[in-house]
Amino acid sequence: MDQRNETFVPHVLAITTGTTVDFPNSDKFYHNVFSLSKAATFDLGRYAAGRSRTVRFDRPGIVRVFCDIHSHMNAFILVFSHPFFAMTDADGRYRIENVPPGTYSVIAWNEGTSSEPRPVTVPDGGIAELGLHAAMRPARRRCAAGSFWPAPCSQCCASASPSTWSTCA
Ligand SMILES: [Cu+2]
Repeated sequence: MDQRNETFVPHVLAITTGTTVDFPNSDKFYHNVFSLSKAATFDLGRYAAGRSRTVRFDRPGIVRVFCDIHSHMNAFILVFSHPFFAMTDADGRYRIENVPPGTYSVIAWNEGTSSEPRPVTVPDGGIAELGLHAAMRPARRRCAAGSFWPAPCSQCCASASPSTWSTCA
């Protein structure tokens, strides 16, 4: 998970337990990556351009990642105890491979909000289709002053409503 232009890239990272994640600093100034989440609590301290630190994620859950220097920097790491997850592409499509036949409960997740669980049955050797409505707020917007939803800045995005937000993105 890179730190670039005061932004974590990617904004959302999905991994399985036991994965070690690098946090390289690609900016010309210091960052201080930390998390207070139950699934992983860490503070990597300040480190300079070109340096990197790592964290191993052993507990499943949602990890909120922040920078102690730049309060608008935030990201999510979703740690799963199983491999049956997928990130949507630019068109919102997703595909979960190699799911054994059976009935499952599927949820969509976006920026900390989950959809209702939806049942789906995967047939033996077949494919199941499931459209999920992630009727949620826009994934991420940056306003003119550089703040990120859902942390509106006072200059142009004092209102936390997405409609106001979109006019200043
Ligand atoms: Cu920073």
